[in-house]
Amino acid sequence: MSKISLPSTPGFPENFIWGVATAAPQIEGAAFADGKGESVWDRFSRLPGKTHHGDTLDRACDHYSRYEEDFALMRRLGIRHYRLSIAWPRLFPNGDGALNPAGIAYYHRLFDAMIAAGITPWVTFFHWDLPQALEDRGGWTQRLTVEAFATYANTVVHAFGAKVKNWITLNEIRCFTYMAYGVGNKAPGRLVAPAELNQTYHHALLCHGHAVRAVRQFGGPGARVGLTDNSDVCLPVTETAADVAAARTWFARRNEHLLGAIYGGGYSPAYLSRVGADAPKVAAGDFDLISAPTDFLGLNLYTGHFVRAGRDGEPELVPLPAGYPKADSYWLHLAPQVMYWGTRLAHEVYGVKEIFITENGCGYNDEPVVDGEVCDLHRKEFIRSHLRELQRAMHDGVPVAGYFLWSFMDNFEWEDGYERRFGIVHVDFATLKRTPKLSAHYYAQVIAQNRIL
Ligand code: PNW
Repeated sequence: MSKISLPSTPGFPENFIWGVATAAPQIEGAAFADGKGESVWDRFSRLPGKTHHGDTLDRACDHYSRYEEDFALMRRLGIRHYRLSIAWPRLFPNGDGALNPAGIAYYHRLFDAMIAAGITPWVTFFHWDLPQALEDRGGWTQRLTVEAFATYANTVVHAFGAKVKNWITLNEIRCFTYMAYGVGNKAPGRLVAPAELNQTYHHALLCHGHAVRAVRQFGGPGARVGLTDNSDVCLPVTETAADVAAARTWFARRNEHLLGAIYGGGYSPAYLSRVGADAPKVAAGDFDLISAPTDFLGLNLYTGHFVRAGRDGEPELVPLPAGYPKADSYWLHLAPQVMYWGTRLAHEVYGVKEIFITENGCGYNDEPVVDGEVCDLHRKEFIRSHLRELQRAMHDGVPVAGYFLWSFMDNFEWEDGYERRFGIVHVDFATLKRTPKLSAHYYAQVIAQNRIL
């Protein structure tokens, strides 16, 4: 029989980082175990009508006690890099004040097991689980949250700096500020006036700065740090000079209060004139912290808005027609070119020199296990099409150094509860059994061969 020759596709750079991502509140469970304090999501999920079916974080994937099994599975799939988060209320049940030694001990056990399994940790300080005790004192609208976070960040780096070298400050500022205090579909779901909302962004930027400072002060040799942002990405409808320019203008405007402030060393005159009297209050020295240099930028890329140059030359959004393809998350319409334009615009607009995709993935409902298999061809195709666009960006000179797939396993998808599945590993939430999906086997092959298949 003649040898079958397999199709070839271009590879990724030798040292490209392939990983998977999760977050503590979405997988750990053990929401009140071993002295952990209540988080805003523990509270919010108990309010009527806030999460699908009233789902809570109480048990989630019970990763809290099953982490060894989960690391063994990662290892079997060839996954060598894992982005996770630390639960602030596990370390400081009241946000500030007394440290909970059981929380520190838990993460030491976790990192030891991970490292023993040959998996490198990439650790996010904060992935939305603000201690409820801080929310009771005003949460992100108050500067005391920044002071509490500074102590938390110092404690984390002191405790784990010998085991962790890759640090991510905050996950998606928009989701715990704008969506939490401006839209209300994320915890704590408390609507505030525009000036207070702008102040939540400023406090988040300060926390980012404190995490960078903590890593520089206490992180030891080889420590690296960056923010993870879910930048609002604009996709030029056609790749003509006019539409590309429109997308760039729109991108800079939509991100001026976050990435623009960090990379620009302050709020731009355009931003300040737009917000007027609602501008955030800035104390002396704030931007020394906020704009301290970082080592990389993490981007969570899922979808984007289509933009074109309007008749007056100003950028305009192009609405999606009915029936435009999307995943089961209502917001996740399929636009793989977000990988190209998201990375390229961040590189061009802010001069970012190293980019990691810290999340990319898709959520679908009802993925039945049949004969021990989950045939999630839609997810496999999502990954493949997005990696192709990522590779196109790299080909055009955008400095992308790694990709973390969201998510390792099905988990608590915030207001969508357990209905929406983002994992490449299926979790049966009745038995907690893990079953790698077709997409996990596909991704394992991509990692092993370092190329798109
Ligand atoms: C991210 N949007 O959230 C989060 O970092 C994860 O915790 C989450 O599970 C994952 O993406 C999937 O949702 C997002 O509305 C939430 O565009 C909302 C949006 C994007 C990302």
